[in-house]
Amino acid sequence: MGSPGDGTVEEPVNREPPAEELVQSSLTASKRPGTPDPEAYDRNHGPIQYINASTHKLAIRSEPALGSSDVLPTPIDVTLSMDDLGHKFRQHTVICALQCAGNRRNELRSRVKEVTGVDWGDGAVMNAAWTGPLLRDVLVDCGLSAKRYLKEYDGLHVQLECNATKVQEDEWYGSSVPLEVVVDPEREALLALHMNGTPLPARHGGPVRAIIPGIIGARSVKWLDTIIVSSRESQNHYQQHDYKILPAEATSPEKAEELGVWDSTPAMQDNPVNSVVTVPAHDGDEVKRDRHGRVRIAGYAIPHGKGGPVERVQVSIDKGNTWMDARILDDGDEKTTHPANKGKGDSRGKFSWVLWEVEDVEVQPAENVSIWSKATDRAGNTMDEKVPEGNWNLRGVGYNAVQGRTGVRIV
Ligand SMILES: Nc1nc2c(c(=O)[nH]1)N[C@H]1C(S)=C(S)[C@@H](COP(=O)(O)O)O[C@H]1N2
Ligand SMILES: [Mo]
Repeated sequence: MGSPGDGTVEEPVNREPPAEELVQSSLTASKRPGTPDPEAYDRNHGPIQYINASTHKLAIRSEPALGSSDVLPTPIDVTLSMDDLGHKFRQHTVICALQCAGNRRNELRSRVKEVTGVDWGDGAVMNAAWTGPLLRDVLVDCGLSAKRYLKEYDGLHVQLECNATKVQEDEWYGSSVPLEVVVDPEREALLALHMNGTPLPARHGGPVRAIIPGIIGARSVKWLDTIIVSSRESQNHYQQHDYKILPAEATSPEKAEELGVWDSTPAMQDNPVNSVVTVPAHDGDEVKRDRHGRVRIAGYAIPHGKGGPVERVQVSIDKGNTWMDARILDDGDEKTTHPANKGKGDSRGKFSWVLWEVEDVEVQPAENVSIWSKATDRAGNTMDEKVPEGNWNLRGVGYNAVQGRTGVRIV
């Protein structure tokens, strides 16, 4: 059962590994092998839950007001056990990066201007293989019509809830995603029962959590107990009053209220394309050249929403005058593709991160070097080098500046 290390409503557990350790393997383990220490980050708005898988139930319903329609001929009202989820449906594995929208917040607040929120460095992200039934298959089994065009699902939302405990700002934790995202075969949204081939640990939402690939971590609800198909978004605090990229004129929490921007700003969904420098790990680090005068620079990159995989990463050490192509370390497709999904179409994991490195750059000793990195995904989404420090927003979410490290000393 719970222990002090599992946090409370007032003080939940939020921690991240050092980014330079995180990038040592393509798949992030929940715990660092051979130690009791966590490897993957934890983000909680309330205490970690320990839920008995043999008695846990997932309730799935549609909002009564929806009535009957082409998309939903009869209302949904179904209760499933973990055994049902694990055995009644085809099991699917997706490798995807799960990232907190606040990842890199420390870079933003220390370089641009103060923001509110947990002071994340660059490690609030993990890359894992998640296995369980596709949410689309479960909803269709419950009575949702399988339509040809995603637009037929327009205006509907899937609310995802954990009612096990109160959280900091609300009575329960909840989020929602558009129904279109859930039914989109290119999205692979699933109800994860396993992480990297073992039962989903309690810390990461076991016995079941939502995994919505390409979308900010906040929507991937842990300890999932309720799913509601609805004509509106979740009314939970974390959908309505957090995780939004507020306009720049919202300069303080009070100003945000006064301007009414919480209501007028859409809830974040897709992650922006991003690339993070993890070697060197800190601003001001000293980087030693090898005997050939070369240095190694490395990091990770994630795609925008479903625009992945990341196909190109470029690095600049002269503030964008010249760019070098980084080598993407997945050897084509192997390491980001789960063996279970081999030969099933798209090969390099669409939602996976990629690890990258530049190791053969010959450089002269220099002071105060900035290291920039820029990722481009298959859909062509790329990062804005014209605003190297990135764009400020009050909550410090969705930060994807090309400027990776500053003040680096090359010796
Ligand atoms: N029930 C519940 N689900 C949740 C949260 C939470 O506090 N409670 N936090 C969300 C946020 S903001 C993130 S980034 C991810 C973090 O997942 P992790 O703790 O497995 O890293 O879970 C999401 N799902
Ligand atoms: Mo998050």
